[in-house]
Amino acid sequence: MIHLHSMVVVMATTAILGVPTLTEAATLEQEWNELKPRPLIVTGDPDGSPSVTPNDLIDPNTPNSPYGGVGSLRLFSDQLGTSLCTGSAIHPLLILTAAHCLDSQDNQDGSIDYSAQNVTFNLNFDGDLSHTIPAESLAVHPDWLGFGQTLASDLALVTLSEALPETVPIYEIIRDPLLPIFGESEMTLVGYGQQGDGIQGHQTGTSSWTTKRVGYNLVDDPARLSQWSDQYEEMFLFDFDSPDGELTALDQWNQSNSRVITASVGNDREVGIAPGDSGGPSFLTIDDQLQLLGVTSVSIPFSSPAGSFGTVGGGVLLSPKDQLSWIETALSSLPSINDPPVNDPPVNDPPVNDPPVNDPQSVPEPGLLLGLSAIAGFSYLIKNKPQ
Ligand SMILES: [Ca+2]
Ligand SMILES: [Ca+2]
Ligand SMILES: [Ca+2]
Repeated sequence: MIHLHSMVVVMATTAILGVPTLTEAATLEQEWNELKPRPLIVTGDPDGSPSVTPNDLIDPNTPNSPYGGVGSLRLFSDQLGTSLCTGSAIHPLLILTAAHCLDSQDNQDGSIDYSAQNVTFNLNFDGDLSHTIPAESLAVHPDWLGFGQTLASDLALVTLSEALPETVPIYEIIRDPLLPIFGESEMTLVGYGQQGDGIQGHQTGTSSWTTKRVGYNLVDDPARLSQWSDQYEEMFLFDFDSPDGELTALDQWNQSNSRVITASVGNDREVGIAPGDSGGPSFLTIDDQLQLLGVTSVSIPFSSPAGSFGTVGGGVLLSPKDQLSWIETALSSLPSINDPPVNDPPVNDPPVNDPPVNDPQSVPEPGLLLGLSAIAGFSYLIKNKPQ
């Protein structure tokens, strides 16, 4: 806690990750002539109804929070100083985040730019910075070639040097290829990025190791992403709708292409994303559990100021074959969270009310009540709005 103030100060100047070069931006359509990543969660109109301020969406960081498995990632390099992203636990030893969080140098060439000992996962599970766990190893998706080239492969895994506490939520991954349903599936977004609102956009220097915000949005059709990715169907997309019902640029494009359009889920619920939210989770609630739909990784500012109403955010779905198989392989190399601890004494006399010992439910299953996940935000800045 002593170091918190100085950490925040450092982060304030370095929270934006993975700024792509103009060369990379030039591979996009001409009007997208500037490209910058921006991780964050932005709330609605502070003067709207119901009223909302960014503080209303802060998770209290209590041990019973369903978002307790979402932590802040601290990344340090001599070249860039300290940076922040968001990550989610999918195993007591494995954190899911965005590849661009680890590939923010060398013109984002696809290679990891941090050593594992300079990456720390911060948990705010029972109060602020309850645990800070160094990474043991880092990996980006094998198809990741750098931001702007392989948006649908913007996934990274951070293996921790020690396991998370048993009661920290571990998030289940959604494997159903029929999800999400455009215009119907409501995502829960979580991140440590900059705060802001729909009128003023996001505010530099307001991301935090400890302040995580939670909000909601409806999943839009990702077809608009086809401009930047051949694998757009492996991604999710959403717009930051104002409460007045005005169609965003994405809604207008979807309407003119006979695709579903979306309204705000409420001024006090609808959020966008901002710098620092990169790598964080996009959850769907299934059977009363938060389950991981994807990783937030990209923000496209169809509006100005950056992060205001009309901004579009998106990320990588986990259910497509290439993404899921990579994550499953990593999970299979770790001890199963369903396995009893190796050193446990044999169960000789189970209490009368216990289920039979061959019932898997009798084995301690830390975190199974909640899913695993991570969210992140990344944004393109444009000087001219698309048509
Ligand atoms: Ca690199
Ligand atoms: Ca929306
Ligand atoms: Ca909309």
